[in-house]
Amino acid sequence: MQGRLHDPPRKVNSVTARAGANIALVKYWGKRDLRRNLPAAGSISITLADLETVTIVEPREGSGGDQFVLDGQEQDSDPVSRVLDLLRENRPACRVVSRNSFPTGAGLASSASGHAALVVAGAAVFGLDIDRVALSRVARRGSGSAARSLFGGFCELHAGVLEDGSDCQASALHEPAHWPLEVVVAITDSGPKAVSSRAGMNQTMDTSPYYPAWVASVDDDLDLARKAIAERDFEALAAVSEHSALKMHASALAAQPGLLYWNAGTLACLHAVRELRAAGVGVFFTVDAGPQVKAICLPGQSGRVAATLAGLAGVERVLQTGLGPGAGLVSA
Ligand code: 2P0
Repeated sequence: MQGRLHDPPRKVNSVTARAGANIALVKYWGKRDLRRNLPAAGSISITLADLETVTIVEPREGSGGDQFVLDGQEQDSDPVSRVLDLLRENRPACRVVSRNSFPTGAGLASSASGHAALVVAGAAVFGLDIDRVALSRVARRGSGSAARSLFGGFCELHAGVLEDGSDCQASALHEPAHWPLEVVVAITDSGPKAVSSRAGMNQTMDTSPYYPAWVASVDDDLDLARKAIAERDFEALAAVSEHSALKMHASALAAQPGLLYWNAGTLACLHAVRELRAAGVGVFFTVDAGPQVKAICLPGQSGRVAATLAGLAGVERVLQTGLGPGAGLVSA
């Protein structure tokens, strides 16, 4: 598989790829190897239909290095260059133009959809025939959660045990049609977050007394979530997902200094979701490294959830979406 990453290229001018953001139900928080970006434990996620990154990669004529433009703004191209270098050693400089359909850097997994779209477009522009699992290993080097956006529906990222990370990759659990859950994202602050996921998880690993307990608990959660999804057992999935999210935040809150990603609007949403569920609505919450709340709903229930969350003090707006496909080419 590794050799195929270096196949001779055929010439391609410009490639467009898209990838949906994903939301972890069993969270990734902490690494077993910082240099290779290997997670300490596995994670399980859903890939979203409408929160997406669209990325164009084209070789640059003449001299000059890579360029990266995100949402119309020129950015430091080094992170993009490092991922493209993993795809092919001797490659042309590239211009990468990327656009997110949702706020960047606010706990809505833009680095996941961004890196997933980048590896799909990059592999095509370099003429490489690489399967999704291998692409997930490359995307993971850019951003751990990005490996999961290679697959649609329900996806698992395996931590692996090998030192070189060659078994740390994503795989499909189920297509969206298996259980077309709906998602409401309550945006409580659309500005960029103060502490990135990467910095936050490193700080938690280094200083939180709860971090070892968090890591030790993840495998049981993965088993529970896999079973709940396979059996479409919403109560069981709600229980394990909320537990995983709250444990992740508990470990982060116990770091020094403590990481407090939530605001008043976040907390209002968590209580509202619990009240809706107590009233018989099929909904549970999860929260990532930011103040937005993601409400996961049974099919047909997201309208009522969206209306409730949109009316809360501290909620700027809500987004509604369903489960979507894995990353793929838009045109070649
Ligand atoms: C997740 N998050 O499982 C968790 C929950 C945020 C909170 O994966 O350091 O940006 O680039 O591998 O992928 C966000 O972490 O971190 C993340 P790096 P990444 O979705």
